[in-house]
Amino acid sequence: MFSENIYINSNFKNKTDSSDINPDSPPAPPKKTTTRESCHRFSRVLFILFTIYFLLLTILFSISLITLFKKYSQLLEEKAIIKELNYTRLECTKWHSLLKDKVWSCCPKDWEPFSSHCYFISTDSASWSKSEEKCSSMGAHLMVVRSWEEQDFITKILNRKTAYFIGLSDPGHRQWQWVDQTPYNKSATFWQPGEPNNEQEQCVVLSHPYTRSSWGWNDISCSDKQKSVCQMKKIYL
Ligand code: MMA
Ligand code: CA
Repeated sequence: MFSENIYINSNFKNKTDSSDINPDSPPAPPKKTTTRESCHRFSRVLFILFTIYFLLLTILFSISLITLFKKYSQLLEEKAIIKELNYTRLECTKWHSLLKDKVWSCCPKDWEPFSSHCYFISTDSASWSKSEEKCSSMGAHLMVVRSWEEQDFITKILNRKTAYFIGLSDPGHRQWQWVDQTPYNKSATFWQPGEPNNEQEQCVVLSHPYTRSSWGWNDISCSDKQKSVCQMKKIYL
């Protein structure tokens, strides 16, 4: 009886053992350890995803903050520029610049825009220096002609019967000087034929005499009273 009992026990034990080794029998389901591991892995992935999400949010927030700060500084700068101006009205056009912050190019009302400048044709006549003073009081100077295109643009809106002082004068010995220190470039001069013709005439007008076929420069006396053209850089906002 005793021995039989032992046999059954050992048999039972054998059975259990064989099931552990036998490859044909279905493997015991990998329970608790695997579940815990996958749970751990899942929480790690979740943590990484959350970190990435948080980082992206931080980057996005920083970019928005920088953009907002830039826009605000630009607004303050524009306000300061406008406060400095003496003009009550500006006329602006949007210009296509992807790189620059400032997208509006403006000229005061009654000024004509061309390229990067604004032009004002005086309504009254004055000596060369008084004319320059008047331009200066408006934050401008007498027109400096840098190209034929620029002169062509202005002459199209000038009156042929009138002569206009420009920012070119001679302090003596035919040393032509532009009012804004632009170097006098002999290859970009538009003197009327035969001009300049008189060392006593030290200031320059842009005119279209009946006797001449086109607009050009003439040296005249600086104390002559003439109309004039003022020029200033465009205002960018
Ligand atoms: C003439 C001619 C010019 C001169 C002016 C002065 C009308 O043009 O001689 O060269 O500057 O007179 O008024
Ligand atoms: Ca002359």
